[in-house]
Amino acid sequence: MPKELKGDMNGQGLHVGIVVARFNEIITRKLLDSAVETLIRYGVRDEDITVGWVPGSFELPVVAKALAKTGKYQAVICLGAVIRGETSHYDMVAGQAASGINSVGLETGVPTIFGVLTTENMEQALNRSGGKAGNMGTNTAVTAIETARLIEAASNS
Ligand code: INI
Repeated sequence: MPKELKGDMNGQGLHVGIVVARFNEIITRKLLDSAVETLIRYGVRDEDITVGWVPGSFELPVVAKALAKTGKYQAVICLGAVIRGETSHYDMVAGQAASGINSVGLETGVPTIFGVLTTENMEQALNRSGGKAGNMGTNTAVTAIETARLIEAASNS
């Protein structure tokens, strides 16, 4: 019977960094509130969550990396909203944020969660930040805990 590794949904004792973009703050604040609320619901202590605001999604990776490199956090969550209707350089901002966030996780070994909404318009962004399509902040918190626990399990396997 193969041994199966699982990341259990226990946030107790975890330290989580969150980096959030101020651009489109009407959206990103909702993502942040939902991520924090979900972390706490799963047992992460309020004082073990550190939040850093950056100007825009493009800046998420560099600050995520600074947090990850401290060794103090078992997961870092990146939150942003890139809305195509409002920017001509949508593809560059969204693409660089995604690839930068991916690199931070691979380079530091700290799970770095991609919570950047990429939408065609503000309505879609509102729908996915607490409207009829849920709140992506919640998903990022669940993903952060599960992945941090899975990495812990892999390290002890
Ligand atoms: N940043 C975002 O997070 N979302 C956007 O939709 C956006 N637009 O529209 O341009 C955006 N731009 C700013 C960018 O992230 C950087 O802060 C800026 O380019 C300075 O590096």
